[in-house]
Formats: sequence, structure tokens, C-alpha cells
Amino acid sequence: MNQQLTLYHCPYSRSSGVLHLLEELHAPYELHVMNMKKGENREAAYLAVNPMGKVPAIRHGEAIVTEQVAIYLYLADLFPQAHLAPPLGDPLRGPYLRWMAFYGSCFEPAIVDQWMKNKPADKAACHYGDFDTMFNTLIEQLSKGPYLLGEQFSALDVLWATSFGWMGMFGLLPKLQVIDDYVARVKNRPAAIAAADKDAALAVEQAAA
Ligand SMILES: N[C@@H](CCC(=O)N[C@@H](CS)C(=O)NCC(=O)O)C(=O)O
Repeated sequence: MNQQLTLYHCPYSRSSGVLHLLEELHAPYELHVMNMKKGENREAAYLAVNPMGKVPAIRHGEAIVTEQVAIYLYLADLFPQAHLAPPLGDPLRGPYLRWMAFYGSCFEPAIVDQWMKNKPADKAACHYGDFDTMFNTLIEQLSKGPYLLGEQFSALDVLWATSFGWMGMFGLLPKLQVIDDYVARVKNRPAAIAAADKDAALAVEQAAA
């Protein structure tokens, strides 16, 4: 059975975090690189992979997985020897799933609403409550440190630190030392540096094309 693992990737995008994760996992993978500025992610060939036209997506054998959170969960479970996902039965499995889901269902929607000055639904109906409650809940967990699950580094930290890095750069997040320290801790890992170097080289190639 073909178990080739491919990451559909655009440099300096949400798929950059998955690139970092693959490096952390020491996973054998190939990259299918697209130039977002040229709209390659909106061409028919890629829409057949992800009709949303969005990265990241992965193909593993016959399986296609889209949506960052699903991809992080899938990959971290696929390479258990890297210990980036607490297994079933581990008391940290629940918190691990909680903070993965929190990312997609609370954090990103709240950030986008705040950024676009969208009027959120009433607190009881809004899926993230309100921005301050969402953000304070997250920061309380992060402050326990050094990682989101405490002492144990996991795939969660690749997801969250990547996102904090981008959002901080675009001024979408309140500036807090606890976030800066967390991002630095994760971004200084050898796998993060290797992925950032690959991404930078790909971006240079695309700019020259
Ligand atoms: N819900 C998706 C969002 C992915 C997403 O928005 N990706 C951006 C890159 S950071 C994208 O592909 N944008 C290009 C486009 O929509 O044309 C996920 O969590 O994976």
C-alpha cells in the first residue's frame, strides 16, 4: 500500500506550521509547493485536493486531510514515537484535544471578529463567548507553562506558537511577555529553525520565479 506523505504547502502561510511539525516528527514527507501570489492554490488541480483552495492539506496514501487542527492531530498520532501527542488513556489526552479544538472553534474566529470589527453574537450564543473570556482562559493555561500542557511539549505548541508568531507580527494579539517567551521557546527548537530555513528558501525561489 502506498503510504507516501505529502504536504500541500505555500510558504509563509498556515502550512508553515505543519512543515515545522513534520520536522519535529522526523517524518518522511514530500512537499507539493504552490505559489499563493500566483493563485496556484485556486487552480483546478489543487481544488481537487481541497475544494476550499486553502492550505495546509496533506495526502497520506489515499487519505486527504484538510484543516490545520485535523492535520496536527493526524500527524502527531501517525508518528507516536515522537511523543508529540499524549496517547489514549494518558491523563493529558483530554487537555490535548481540548486545546486543539479551542484553537479552531474559539481562538481563530475570535481573532478574526476582533480584527474585522465584526459584531459578535450575544455571549451566550457566540461559540467563543466573548473575546476577553476566550483570551483570558487561554492565557491562564499558557501561564502555567512552559508549554500548553505544562512540562510536556506537544504538537499543540507547534500549532499555537506558529499562530501567535504570525498574529503578533500583524498586531492582532495583545502584547504579553508570556506569549513572547512561549513563541521564542518553541521557535528556537532545531526543528522550527530547519522548517523556517526551508520556508525562507522556498519563498525566495517563488519571488524569483
Ligand atoms: N480553516 C483552514 C484555514 C486555512 C487558511 O485560511 N489558509 C490560508 C493560508 S494561511 C489560505 O490557504 N489562503 C489562501 C486562499 O484562501 O486563497 C485551516 O484551519 O486549515
